[in-house]
Formats: sequence, structure tokens, C-alpha cells
Amino acid sequence: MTDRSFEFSRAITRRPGHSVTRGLRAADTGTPDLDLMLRHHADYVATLRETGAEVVELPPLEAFPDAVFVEDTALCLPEGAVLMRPGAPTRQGEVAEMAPALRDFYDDIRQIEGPGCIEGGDILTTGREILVGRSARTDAAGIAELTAIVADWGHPVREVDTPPGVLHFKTDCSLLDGDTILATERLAATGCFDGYRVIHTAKGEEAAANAIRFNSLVLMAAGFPLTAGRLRGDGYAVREIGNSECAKLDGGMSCLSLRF
Ligand code: CIR
Repeated sequence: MTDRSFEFSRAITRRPGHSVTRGLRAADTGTPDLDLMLRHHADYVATLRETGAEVVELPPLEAFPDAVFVEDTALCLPEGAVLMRPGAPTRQGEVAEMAPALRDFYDDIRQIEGPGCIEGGDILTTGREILVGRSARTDAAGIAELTAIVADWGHPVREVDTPPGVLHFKTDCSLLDGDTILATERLAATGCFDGYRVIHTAKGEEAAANAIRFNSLVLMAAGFPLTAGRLRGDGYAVREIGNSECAKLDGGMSCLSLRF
């Protein structure tokens, strides 16, 4: 069977605005520099486009400091899109801001109504199934609601755990192809990827785990040479994108786009 799990014709992104300096973060490691973040963001968008995809760039949303992290607002599948219900109260309004952009591309758009919560960063769609990590942002009720919605489109969901203290499930893993996962050792040790081929991030490079396979390229945060070398050694075409400013807000490569 052809592996289409990493083939995308489109992505939606949103440029960061001035309010991004007030974005959520687990620990304060400094205020993000907007100009540098914009340069990194432009490099990210250009790299997605280089693979032949159409990339929509939405304008900044000053009312929502974390709006650059569009991944958390929706799950995009071939059959339709599901609008999320973020567990972070300051982020819930981002969903309605994303809906019109998705309507340009999808006829079937469904919505997590609650009371549960779920964010896109906790969802990993592989060639076989949809893995959803329970986290501080995603609860069992949110996962149950998503499970019912996507069952209608033929997608099985498996609920898994996000390691304690880790923001999202995909903070610690990425899909490299239909059955190969890049993951931190701490996440892989939970057994959630048993049956998949797993490439571990190098020790001390756990922040490299949030990468994306987008068509011919793997986009990963710059500054993790051992992990980049492992991926190149395995035959992947890796692009390293500056992520220093998004990292101050616990964001990485996957958070910056919706891909479909
Ligand atoms: C947040 O805490 O919600 C943002 N500062 C970071 C979101 C990162 N999103 C993602 O991993 N999908």
C-alpha cells in the first residue's frame, strides 16, 4: 500500500503578532524576540512551500498571544476537519478564528463541543491509527468525543499517556513515515509505539522530537546535531529551522501549521 501519511498539498499557518511575548510557557526562559520569530516563521513557511504545497499565511491575532501555534485548534483529516476545544482557557477563542480558513478547503467540519478538552498537539495521526495523549490540555472526555467523530470516517483512536511535565504528546514525538516515529526515550519507554519502528532523539536533545515530515522533507528545530545526524543517516532529507523564540513558549515545528 502506498504510504500517504506524510503527503500534504496544503498547510495553514498564522504569523505571530506583538502579543506573542505574553504567550503561555511552563518556565520563563526569556521574552521571545518577535523580529527573530518572524524570520524563523518565514523560513518555516518557505520550506513548506519548497515541497510544492500551497501554504496559507493568516494574519496575526493580537487578542490571542498563542495563536501562532495553529496546530492546537483543529485536526485535519482527508475526510474532514475537527475543531478542537483547547484545555488552555486563553486559547479557546482561537478555534473560531481558524474555522473560516478551514471552510475554504473542507465541506465536512465538525466540532468538539465539550465538556471535555482536546488540543491538536496531543494528536499524532500515523499510517494506521490516531494516537491521542492525555495531558494537562487533553482529557478523557475530549478524547472520547473525538473518537466518536472520527469513527464515522473510519479512523481508529488509541488513547495514550503524555509523560508528566510534558506539554503535549507531540512535544515528545513525530511521524517520520507511516510506521516510523521519532520519539524521546522517555515517551517510547511507555510502550505506546510498540509495533512501530522508533528512532530516538539523542540524549540531551529531547526538544528535537517535535519535528514534522512534510512531503519530501523533515523539518526539525535547529541546534540538535546528533538527532539530525541520526535522521540523515537513516535516509531522511532534514531541514533545520530556527526555533529559539517559539521554544521559549514551549512550541516547535508541528505547532506552527495545520497540514492536509
Ligand atoms: C501553549 O502553551 O499552548 C503554547 N505556548 C505552546 C503550544 C504548542 N503547541 C503544540 O505543541 N502543538
